[in-house]
Amino acid sequence: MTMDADPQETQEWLEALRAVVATAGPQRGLYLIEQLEEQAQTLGIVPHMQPFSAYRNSIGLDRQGTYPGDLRIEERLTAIMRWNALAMVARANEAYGELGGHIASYASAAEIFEVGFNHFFRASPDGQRSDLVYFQPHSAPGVYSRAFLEGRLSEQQLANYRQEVGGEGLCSYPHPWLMPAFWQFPTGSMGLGPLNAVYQARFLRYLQARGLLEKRSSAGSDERHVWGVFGDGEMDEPESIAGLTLAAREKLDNLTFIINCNLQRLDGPVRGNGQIIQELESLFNGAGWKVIKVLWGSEWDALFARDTQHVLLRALSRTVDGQYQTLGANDGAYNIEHFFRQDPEVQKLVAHMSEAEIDGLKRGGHDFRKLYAAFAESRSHPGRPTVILAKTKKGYGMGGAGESRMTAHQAKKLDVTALLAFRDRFALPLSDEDVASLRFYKPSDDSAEIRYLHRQRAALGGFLPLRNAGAPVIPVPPLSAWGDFAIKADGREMSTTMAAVRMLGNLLKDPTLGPRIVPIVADEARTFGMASLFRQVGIYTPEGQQYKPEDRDTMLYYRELADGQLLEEGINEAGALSSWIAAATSYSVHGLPMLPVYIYYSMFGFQRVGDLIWAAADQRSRGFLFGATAGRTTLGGEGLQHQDGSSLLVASTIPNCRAWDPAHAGEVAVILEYGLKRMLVEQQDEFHYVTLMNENHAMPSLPEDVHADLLKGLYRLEVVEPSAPDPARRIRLLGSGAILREVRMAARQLADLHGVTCEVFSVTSYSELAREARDLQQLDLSQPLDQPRPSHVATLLGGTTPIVAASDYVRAWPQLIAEYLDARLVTLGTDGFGRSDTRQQLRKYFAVDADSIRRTALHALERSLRSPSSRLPELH
Ligand SMILES: Cc1ncc(C[n+]2csc(CCOP(=O)(O)OP(=O)(O)O)c2C)c(N)n1
Repeated sequence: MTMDADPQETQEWLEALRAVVATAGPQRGLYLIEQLEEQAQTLGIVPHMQPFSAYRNSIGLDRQGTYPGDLRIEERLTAIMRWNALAMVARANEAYGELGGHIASYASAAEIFEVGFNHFFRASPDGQRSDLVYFQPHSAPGVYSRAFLEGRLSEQQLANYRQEVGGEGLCSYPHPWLMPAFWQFPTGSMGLGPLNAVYQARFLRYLQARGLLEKRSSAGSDERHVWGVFGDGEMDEPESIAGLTLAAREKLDNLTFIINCNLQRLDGPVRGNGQIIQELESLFNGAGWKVIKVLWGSEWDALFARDTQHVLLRALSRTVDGQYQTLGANDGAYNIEHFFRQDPEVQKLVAHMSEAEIDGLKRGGHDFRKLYAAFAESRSHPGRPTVILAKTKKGYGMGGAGESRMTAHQAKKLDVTALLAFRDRFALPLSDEDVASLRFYKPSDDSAEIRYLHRQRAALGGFLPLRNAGAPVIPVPPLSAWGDFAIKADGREMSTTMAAVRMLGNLLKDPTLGPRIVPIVADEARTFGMASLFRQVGIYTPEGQQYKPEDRDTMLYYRELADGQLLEEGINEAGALSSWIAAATSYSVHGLPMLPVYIYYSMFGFQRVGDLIWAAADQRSRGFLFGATAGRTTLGGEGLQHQDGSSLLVASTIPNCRAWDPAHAGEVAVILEYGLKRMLVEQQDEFHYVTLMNENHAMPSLPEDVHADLLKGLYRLEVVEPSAPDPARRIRLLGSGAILREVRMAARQLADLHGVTCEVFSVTSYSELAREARDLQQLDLSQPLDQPRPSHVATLLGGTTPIVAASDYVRAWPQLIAEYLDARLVTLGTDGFGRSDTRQQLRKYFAVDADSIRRTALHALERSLRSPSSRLPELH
């Protein structure tokens, strides 16, 4: 802030503005400011203005309003929650010492959470019309504490925090898979929560625009709201800020972030030499959000009222976060000495205050009244998303054991003296013995606190968080209606991408399922031949198409619609995946099953946004991921960064991801039908990853009798016999996806040139085969039978006939089945870096072409022959 050269003149200007607002209203005031700003720009004095406001609360005392809650009861409730959260973590660590957990984060966020829970987070009894709240993951103990007081969690469960294996435990962070009736959104991986929250708010609008969810008027009304409580350190994650401009662009006023600015992360200050709050204000301002700063508690109001010359404000603005932390870690005397005494004018302002009073000056994020005003304004602010920047203290109340200490994040235990001080500070009705034994505390059901807590939640509609997986079945149209062309392809040329897109187009026409499909692309629709969908279902854009598209006169013009169905996310795989998650969990979040189909360059999936896919798995997503132009040798020309050799292997590590590598259009059709039925009819919490290729080739018809085997991951495609079969010369060849054709060519050569009989199998999924075999192996270990049930892979590939498997992915993918075979398995794959060239050159280079397969097969055959005398001379 620059020095005031003429305070009297400044006062006159300010008084004039106040008078205008008082008589003509705020709109007129705003108009004058805009005019002034324009004039200032003309005079060339604006460019140096800071993109953030002064270091004070955005909502002045005059606009704060009255607090609708009972402050005393809420303070007592918050104290109890703080205690139980602390006790939960400390008990687990006293008993086991290795379980981890956090005390300091929730200690800093308790008031933020409680303002939300007591006054804003609305719910519906079934949980499917509730506000959607993304909780800072390591503040989970606070949410458990509340659920304990609400009677939703038992004391035993609290005692089992982070001890889940024996049952009745509580998971470390929000996990819908581990606590399926409680948590909705897994936020444990920092940065994904903020990104997902943006896309969740956007998807709510999408569902409303398409008439699938009840449309409500804008903010301040009863529209469902998305809230996210995140850490200031977490905002360093690129994903945290990746969705900000979309949120503003699409006017998501159904979205509020509350950033708990305790100025610390794990190792130290977020911005020791700067001010994270001001930095975040600039960032969010620039992105187009409404920013509300909640920096100082009510105790400061009188001081600011007397600070007419802004000496205090200037001192606060000059103080960097590292210093705020030191001030926060020390008492009133230290603060007087090291902060207030730095300027005699500032010192004058507090001259009448005792050290204890100085000590009692709270930060805004610990003040219910200030927080309430900010939350309320965010709900009644149309046209923009809101961020509340709440300044707090990490480890608030932990005293020397953690409050504003560098080590606060790691504090898992407090010694008895610190615990007693905590009790005294928050006036908890606990005896010394209760404190020493870390007893959980719950007031009786008829206490004023518990009655208040229930009354507030009842007024807001019910409890939160609450996950409800109940959703209606969506019937799946018969395969013949949409996939006949693929099942009965009869040698027609096409690629599997083309086939899948055509099936998608057909499914979109189904009156029941069609509207539930959410096609998603990240600027690659044309790459995958999906431009027809622009016309067929339109691209979702809240404001519709406000321009005449250049290609308006063509059949497949770029058609944007306010109720468009396709989500075109731009070059933004993380955003696309976040939309996919929102749609894939709509069955539980809204009781409205949707079917997201996200089609993308396969390399930019599990590799690029793998952690989001893992979060999707945690969140029990249901939908299709299409990894198109998949494989390392099939995407000719593109080279290293586009060629994917590993996605299927990564997919195999995700328990509820079913990964498929089909070679033929018919296989794609059968897999899609199966996935649709599993997810929409049987309502299994799984998602299907399907690789698709852009290589055109003649597609065979797919006989009905192989469908069942295909869905287990493997079916026998053909036996290629030489003119004079020799029982000693027999081999099994496994091919999948793009490389199946090379395998078939190799089989022909082996038969024609070498007299080898080849059984050719199409492997649609090595992970499916391996999973079944592993499950059966485990079953056999736990409940041995005389005749254990053989796995599918062992049934079709039993015996010792050597096997050669070739794939467009790394060898580890086919090797998933090696353990379950008696025969020797030789694998050919595409390990190493990719490069650009033609498909044929690439296949030769990686040795997955027909010739390499032929030579490998001969070698394997030779090795399998017992004595050297039976070597086959012509193999060399
Ligand atoms: C992607 C990721 N990286 C690292 C972590 C480990 N981690 C958990 S909490 C935390 C610090 C969080 O600091 P902040 O966001 O400021 O929250 P605070 O605890 O201070 O409220 C870290 C590094 C994580 N959970 N996720």
